[in-house]
Amino acid sequence: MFCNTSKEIGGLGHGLKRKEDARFIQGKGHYVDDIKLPGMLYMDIVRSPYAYAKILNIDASKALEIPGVLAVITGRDLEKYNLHWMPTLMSDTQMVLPTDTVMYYAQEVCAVIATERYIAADGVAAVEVEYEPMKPIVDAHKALDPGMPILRPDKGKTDNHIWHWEAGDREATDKLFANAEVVVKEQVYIPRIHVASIETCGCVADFDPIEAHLTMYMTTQAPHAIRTVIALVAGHVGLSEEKVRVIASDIGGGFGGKVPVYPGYVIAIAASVLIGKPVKWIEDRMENLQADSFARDYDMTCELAATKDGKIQGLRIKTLADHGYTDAAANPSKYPAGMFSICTGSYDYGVAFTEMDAVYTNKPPGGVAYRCSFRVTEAVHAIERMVDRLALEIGKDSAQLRMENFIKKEQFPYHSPLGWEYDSGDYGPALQKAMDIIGYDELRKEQAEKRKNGELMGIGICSFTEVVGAGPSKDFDILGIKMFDSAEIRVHPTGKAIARFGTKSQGQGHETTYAQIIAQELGIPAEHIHIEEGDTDTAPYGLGTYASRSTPTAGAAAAVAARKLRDKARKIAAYLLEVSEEDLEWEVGKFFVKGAPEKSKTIQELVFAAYTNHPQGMEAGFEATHYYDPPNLTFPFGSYICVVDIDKETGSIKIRRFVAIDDCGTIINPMIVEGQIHGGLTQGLAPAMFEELIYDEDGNMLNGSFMDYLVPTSVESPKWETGHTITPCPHHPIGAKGVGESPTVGAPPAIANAIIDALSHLGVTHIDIPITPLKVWNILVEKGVIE
Ligand code: MCN
Ligand code: CUM
Repeated sequence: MFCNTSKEIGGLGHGLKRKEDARFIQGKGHYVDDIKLPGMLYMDIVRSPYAYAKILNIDASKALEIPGVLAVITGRDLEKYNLHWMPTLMSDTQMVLPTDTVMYYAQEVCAVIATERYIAADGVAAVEVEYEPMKPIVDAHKALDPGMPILRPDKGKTDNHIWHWEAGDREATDKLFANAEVVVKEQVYIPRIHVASIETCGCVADFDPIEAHLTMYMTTQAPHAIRTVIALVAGHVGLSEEKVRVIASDIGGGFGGKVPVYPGYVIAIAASVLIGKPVKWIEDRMENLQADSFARDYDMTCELAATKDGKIQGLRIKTLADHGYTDAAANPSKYPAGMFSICTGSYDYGVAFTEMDAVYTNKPPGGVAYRCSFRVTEAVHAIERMVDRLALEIGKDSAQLRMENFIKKEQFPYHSPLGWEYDSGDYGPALQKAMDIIGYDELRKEQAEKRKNGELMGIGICSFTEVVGAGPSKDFDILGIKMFDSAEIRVHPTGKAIARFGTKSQGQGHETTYAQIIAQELGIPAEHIHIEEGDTDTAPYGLGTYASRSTPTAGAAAAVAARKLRDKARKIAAYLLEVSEEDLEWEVGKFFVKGAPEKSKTIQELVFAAYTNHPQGMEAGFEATHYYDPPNLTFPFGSYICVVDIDKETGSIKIRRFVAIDDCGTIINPMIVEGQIHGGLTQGLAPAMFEELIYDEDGNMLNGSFMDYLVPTSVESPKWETGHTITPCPHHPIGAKGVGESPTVGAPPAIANAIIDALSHLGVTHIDIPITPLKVWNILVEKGVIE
């Protein structure tokens, strides 16, 4: 059958059902824990009960007496091979296993290798470690105080300062603030949170001593980058990059938490190399929550300057960033604070300055994960809170204030005061659409009425601008590796294809959407385009899937590679139809002669000819690869409106409605985009009202299990009402922008603004997230609403 409409072949804009779901919904996914190799051993990890302590002694003798326990690996053992330290993706260094000091609660202390998972756990319980606890640094604000221990003398540090970073014009900003008619200021703290994906992290390290070959099955969002890191860290023990194969099969959620290199991976590799057998390590839930990469932990002092009638003029933000004991964020080298400088937001003003200091504390490392677009979550929270704060100060409606200050459509490409070139945008219609759907004016009237009766109702808006798609390689690299991404398409003689990518889906649906892009460009039905990711032996080199970069980079690579093939098909068509290339016209799936549409060749015929009857002098076959280096990032945006009702007796908060209008340019698959937005909104609700990692003054994590760390379920989630506008990206081959993280970026300030709006007439100007019923109840008591 010849299909020739975009819809028939599953091209762009169609809600094709996800190809990968056939196996997922039947329980047939291939996750790392499903891997069982002959002779495979199991690893479990002894973790520190202290946040900061000297290790006096590790006694493994009782553990080694347990039948089935084969080895206990310590930092001293790894030191012999110089494997006890590894680089972080931020060019800091991190212990694989400590030789003398532990730096955070739940840090890896040593590893037990056994024939069974449960025997390994028994071994862990039997290892006796003697510690000398020391007073940890838990509060980032005290990290630089005199008399504090120096946490990283190994780095030649004489204090706990990691880096200072700034962007913008300090002098012009200070001058503007000194003379501004209105200045509003708030301290905005965004606490530590954790992604808590359904699948924890893990691996099977399979070293073949005969071939000196390592196959590393693992949960990673960036297989190639990991392969290179493994070769760099362990090259000296014989792991040469051509003999390292990283395979990331199905992943049960990544959300950024599967970008970093965790010590467990390296220990498993070391164990497999030393013992010569495959070693499996799978974290349990508590290890995942307590020791894996955290997100956020920014304390931001935010100021906005404006005229009395609400023309925003300038922004100033000073941030203290708590990075734990090592900076293991995964930001591009040039951007230690990620894309935080998008904090000027969706508004047109000339002056801004932001500076940040990062410090070491005795907490787990990390600093990027949780659907964050490299710190855009923090940036958007800051600006969107401050715009509401300004509206309150000058007594102007917060929607109107936004409308008046938006960067206008005709101002794009727009140069932001902190150095970005926003590629495109049309902010007013997105906000207007959200206002129309939710009935904004009516809601404001209802709110005024309710206030008269002492009822608490609030309306919160967030009109965010995202920045995703790292990146133009001139500015973006991770550990020196440039942030391009890649696609390789091979079309077989019968016109069916396999395409491979340097990215790695963790649930985003790449097997479907990449096929749709290629289908649209080549006219081959998406169902006949098999998509493969995650195997470094077969996929072209790429930097992986995070920061909503897959569509902007690898999605673009797919389109460009497919266009190379279409060019080849045109040449073959000209040869077969005996006309010149200029005489041919393309319509989805075939070339035909201009003015004589009956003279045509389908893509299937042309591909077959590439193997059976190609013009002399032309290379046989039908394959193309493209490494795409984007000319700019993409700037998706959206406007979200949230309505809350607060019970004035208990402080309990009910989200009555939440309308989300997103603009990610050309939409590849509307159903997948909607799914991304639903999931992302729930992950925005989470930090807004529930999630926070809490430490006591000794650095113990107080909520390191799902009993206490509150992840919202469908019960807590409101009915998300979604919609979109479409402003195509001017520089992407199909006009698409990333979308995966937008909802998590946009939802928290909308929810926080709504709750604060409900309480603003009581004199409340800000509440830090997560805004819990207890926080609200305390405010209601303080304000005398509850007696
Ligand atoms: N898409 C589309 N049209 C667009 C943009 C995107 O149809 N204009 C589709 C894409 O083709 C892809 C999905 O939406 O299938 C997400 O695309 P994109 O925005 O490019 O993001 P990535 O594929 O790079 O995914 C990363 C992003 C990040 S950084 C986090 S964190 C996150 C997120 O995706 N983690 C997720 N969504 C997740 N969804 C699931 N199920 N699991 C995760 O771990
Ligand atoms: Cu910042 S979480 Mo996503 O980039 O994998």
